[in-house]
Amino acid sequence: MALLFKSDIDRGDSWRRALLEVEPGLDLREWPEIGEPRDIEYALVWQPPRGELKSYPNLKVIFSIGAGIDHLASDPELPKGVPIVRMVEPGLTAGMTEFVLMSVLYHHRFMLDYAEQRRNRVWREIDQVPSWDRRVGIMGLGVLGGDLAEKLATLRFDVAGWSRSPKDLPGVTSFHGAGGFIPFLERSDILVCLLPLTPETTDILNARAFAALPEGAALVSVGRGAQVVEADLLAALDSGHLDGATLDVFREEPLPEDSPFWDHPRVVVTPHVASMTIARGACAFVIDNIRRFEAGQPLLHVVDLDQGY
Ligand code: NDP
Ligand code: OXD
Repeated sequence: MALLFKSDIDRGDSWRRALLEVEPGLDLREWPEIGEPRDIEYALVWQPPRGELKSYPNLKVIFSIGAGIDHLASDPELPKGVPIVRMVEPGLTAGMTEFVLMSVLYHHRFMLDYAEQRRNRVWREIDQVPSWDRRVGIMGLGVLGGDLAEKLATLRFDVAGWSRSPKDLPGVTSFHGAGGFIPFLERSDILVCLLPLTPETTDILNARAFAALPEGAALVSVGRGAQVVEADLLAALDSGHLDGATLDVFREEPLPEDSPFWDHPRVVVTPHVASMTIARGACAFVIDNIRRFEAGQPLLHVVDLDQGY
């Protein structure tokens, strides 16, 4: 069997090494040098060109290099009936938890205010708020949101999550579905978006959602940029209703040079780096899944394309 690999050019070396370490005999084809298209049975890809995957007539499984599969689902020519597996690997989960913990703590401990005070050479203490009086709301309680919720609860934050189905996680209040959305927002002093991008979650963070948040709330946006209506977010920040935002994902990436977010004093911008798939864990996950598939066992973490994630 041949495996097609397509990611960023500069990440190729570590992936090649990691794949061959787990499966030394692997017939690895690195895009665009793929040889005979009919040899390709498995594809491990990030943002393949539109229509590319339909040119492999014997493709059996598509593995996403990222947790999100919107880069695949948005391809109108995606081959029908070929299962898609999303990425679940410990480094990706740990990285996301680290990044969001850092961001939640940054807002919780008034670091935006202290950065502003520093620029103006102001020495002023702001009263500390105990973590149990800070309500953190996590949109998306899946692999990433679930791990984050557990760690935030350990730090004694008042944690709630919002998902499609109800959850039972220790120390985490569960809200779900359309009916749970506004009550969930109303109790989120720091809102974290860790949802996958689907038609239902596109534009979900809009003026109505921001208005439902408590006065002075902060946003940590790490799902996908198209979940945020950027003009509504700017309006909520500029009116002071929102205190600040950490934005890792944007509607247009790279963030255009003229974006008002770059210079906004209440915004932290990072270039879609909240977490990254670590090659070694990812390759073990992919090869293990291929072995399962070839042994007739069910694949792990297959995407339900009707749900969109
Ligand atoms: P999962 O599929 O494990 O979890 C998704 C969660 O979102 C589930 O809890 C699901 O609910 C919930 N959800 C989906 N649709 C809705 C909806 N319409 N209403 C309410 N809840 C919904 O995904 P992961 O945790 O692995 O990843 C989440 C996303 O994080 C990725 O899709 C990607 O976009 C983003 N990401 C960003 C990175 C970055 O660097 N910025 C890095 C990695 C991922 P239920 O549990 O009921 O199914
Ligand atoms: C992902 C990402 O989906 O890096 O894994 O955005």
